[in-house]
Amino acid sequence: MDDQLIKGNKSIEAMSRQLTLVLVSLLCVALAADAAVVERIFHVPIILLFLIVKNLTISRLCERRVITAVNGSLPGPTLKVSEGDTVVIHVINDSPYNITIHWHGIFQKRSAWADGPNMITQCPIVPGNKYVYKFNVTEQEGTLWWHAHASSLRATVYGALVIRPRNASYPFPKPYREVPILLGEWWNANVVDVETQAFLSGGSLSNVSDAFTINGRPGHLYKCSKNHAYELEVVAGETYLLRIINSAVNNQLFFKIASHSFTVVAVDASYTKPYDTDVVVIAPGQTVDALMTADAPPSSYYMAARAYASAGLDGPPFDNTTTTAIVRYANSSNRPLRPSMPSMPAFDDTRTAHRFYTNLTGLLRPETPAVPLHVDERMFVAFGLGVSPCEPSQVMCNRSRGAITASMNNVSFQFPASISLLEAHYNGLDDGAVYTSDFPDNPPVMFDFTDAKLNTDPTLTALLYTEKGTRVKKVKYGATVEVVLQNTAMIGAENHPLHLHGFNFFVLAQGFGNYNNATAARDSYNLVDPQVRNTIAVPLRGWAVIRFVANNPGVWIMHCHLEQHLPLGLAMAFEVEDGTTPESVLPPPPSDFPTC
Ligand SMILES: *[C@@H]1O[C@H](CO)[C@@H](O)[C@H](O)[C@H]1NC(C)=O
Ligand SMILES: *[C@@H]1O[C@H](CO)[C@@H](O)[C@H](O)[C@H]1NC(C)=O
Ligand SMILES: *[C@@H]1O[C@H](CO)[C@@H](O)[C@H](O)[C@H]1NC(C)=O
Ligand SMILES: *[C@@H]1O[C@H](CO)[C@@H](O)[C@H](O)[C@H]1NC(C)=O
Ligand SMILES: *[C@@H]1O[C@H](CO)[C@@H](O)[C@H](O)[C@H]1NC(C)=O
Ligand SMILES: *[C@@H]1O[C@H](CO)[C@@H](O)[C@H](O)[C@H]1NC(C)=O
Ligand SMILES: *[C@@H]1O[C@H](CO)[C@@H](O)[C@H](O)[C@H]1NC(C)=O
Ligand SMILES: *[C@@H]1O[C@H](CO)[C@@H](O)[C@H](O)[C@H]1NC(C)=O
Ligand SMILES: *[C@@H]1O[C@H](CO)[C@@H](O)[C@H](O)[C@H]1NC(C)=O
Ligand SMILES: *[C@@H]1O[C@H](CO)[C@@H](O)[C@H](O)[C@H]1NC(C)=O
Ligand SMILES: *[C@@H]1O[C@H](CO)[C@@H](O)[C@H](O)[C@H]1NC(C)=O
Ligand SMILES: [Cu+2]
Repeated sequence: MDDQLIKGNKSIEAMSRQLTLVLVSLLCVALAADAAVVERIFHVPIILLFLIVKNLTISRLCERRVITAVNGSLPGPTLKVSEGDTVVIHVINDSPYNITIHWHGIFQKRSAWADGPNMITQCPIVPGNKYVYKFNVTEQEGTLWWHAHASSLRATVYGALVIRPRNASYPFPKPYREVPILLGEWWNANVVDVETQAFLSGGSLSNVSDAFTINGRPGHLYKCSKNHAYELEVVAGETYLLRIINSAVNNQLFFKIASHSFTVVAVDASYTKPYDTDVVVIAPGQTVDALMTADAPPSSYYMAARAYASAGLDGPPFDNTTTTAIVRYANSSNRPLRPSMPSMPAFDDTRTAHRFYTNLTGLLRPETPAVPLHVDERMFVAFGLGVSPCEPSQVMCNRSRGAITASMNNVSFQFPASISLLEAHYNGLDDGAVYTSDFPDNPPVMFDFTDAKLNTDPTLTALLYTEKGTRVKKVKYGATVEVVLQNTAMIGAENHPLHLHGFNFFVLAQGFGNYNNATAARDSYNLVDPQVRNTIAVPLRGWAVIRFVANNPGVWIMHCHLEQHLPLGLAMAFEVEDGTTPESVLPPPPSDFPTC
């Protein structure tokens, strides 16, 4: 029956794509497809997927727990699409929590309604409801991922999103196999309870995780996990493309494989010049595509990940455990009881982290966009932690100290409560009732941002106080925006991974100390082959300069991807106005758009 309908449609090719889309998704719903269905109509591939968010009872570290997960697995299913595809994903919320899903790194060109951050581009999908995320995957390929973007649920609601080149050709030798490596973080406690406790205590009680995981499994170094490690079987001499994703919640990670090295060929779904290294450093939100050749003596080896704790051993507590998985050579008669273990960098090895983060450069290809040289909007954004008076509802908060907050240019971002920013923007509600378009281009005062005395010198501690607000930066469609991201040492200095939704950006320069416009910093900009990312780990007591073209109408949040810093207010948003052509206008919300 569907065959006939599809053939029938072919005779009226003028029919709008929108209608076709609706028709196809209706058809597939009617057919109750139980697997990914690829429909090819008018030569435009449409990928139809169903994701069901629900309770999953699971055993980890000697405990049985009920978690929120997708399709009964941790991590959730890997979504595979090709560049150019139209993707239609039905997210069904059968969990007890409000949920949204973010397709991390997808441009969402003219589909801001499908981006996913809670109260930024949509109200949540309430329990028992569903929402259909529809977007085109255009002009990007590589490794991305999807995750919940409401409360801390992304701890267990996440999976890989792999975009293959449309013509299946990579700018490196074709690997023998491609393997998603999702690095995760596990709490024995309910993650929503942990977040609530952190809020009520004003940030003084923030429990660390109990384990890290590789593809959902903690590995041999944890209790009750002797048989609970991910295993990758390799064929000697073959090359594997590891699609490494840091889906951990609050920690940057070092990743190594004993006796093996990597060639990094992409980060954040942007190709890099091949970069050889024996250690991968990866912040939450980032991805690294690394080629690994099975060229060691056939045996078994551990791959391992543990924290890069940039704040150091004297900083806030962090999960100092190590997750492992096994690389086992096929048919090897050498099966050691204990595979050999890579030697990991020290937790506070900022030198190694910085070397990895700064040495990457973008791969220049004919289709690679060049760095725009003319800048329309220049911003200097100082960001980090701070303090605010405790809210009345923060019943466990230390009222003499105040609550720990976070801010960008001294604005501690407040999520709207009753309408999403995008909907407010679409309806022209920028009069202050929901938000104001006056996010400052500069900090209200300039000071020594990286001075440790900020936290102790009574003449400086007044600077720690932040203002709360929902303020966005309005930019014209097509404007080139340059942002100097200045990390502060307020409360504690640490490397914060900042993630921009809706765009990739060029990373022009990074350094330690205070960014100084007048001197070396600007001369050090890489305007030729900078790395291109969606998440930048800004050095502790340091800075980074990013540049992007605001070629996508909508409201796009930029926030710290250490999950515990988001509710503290380490966020801001860009409001990109409509352009003047039909392709530069934000379409209306879809008919099933969740409202509050
Ligand atoms: C998720 O589970 C549903 C129900 O079992 C199934 O129909 C769907 O194909 C699954 N999705 C993916 C991406 O595997
Ligand atoms: C899911 O788990 C929560 C608590 O863990 C429980 O309250 C709820 O009843 C469960 N829901 C279903 C549908 O099993
Ligand atoms: C997605 O791609 C299709 C086919 O090229 C196009 O008709 C449609 O307008 C695109 N959607 C958006 C939101 O750009
Ligand atoms: C397709 O593959 C060829 C090499 O076979 C490459 O030159 C070309 O850029 C690719 N096209 C796209 C759109 O990636
Ligand atoms: C956090 O840790 C403390 C100390 O171990 C424990 O008492 C508390 O219940 C934990 N909080 C949550 C939400 O699990
Ligand atoms: C492993 O051994 C089996 C049986 O001898 C053989 O069929 C297979 O090809 C071997 N695999 C590799 C990777 O050598
Ligand atoms: C992790 O921290 C605990 C307590 O804070 C300490 O006893 C232990 O030695 C640390 N482990 C490592 C590997 O540093
Ligand atoms: C990487 O960066 C460091 C400085 O952090 C530099 O000394 C080194 O030469 C660079 N190149 C490589 C290949 O590591
Ligand atoms: C509350 O904060 C004050 C000032 O920072 C500090 O002296 C005091 O020890 C804190 N009290 C508790 C119970 O942590
Ligand atoms: C931020 O604003 C607060 C409240 O107006 C003020 O006390 C504080 O000094 C400001 N801090 C900075 C760094 O501008
Ligand atoms: C869930 O979302 C609904 C609709 O926006 C809202 O009214 C409700 O307060 C939310 N619940 C929680 C626990 O956040
Ligand atoms: Cu994100």
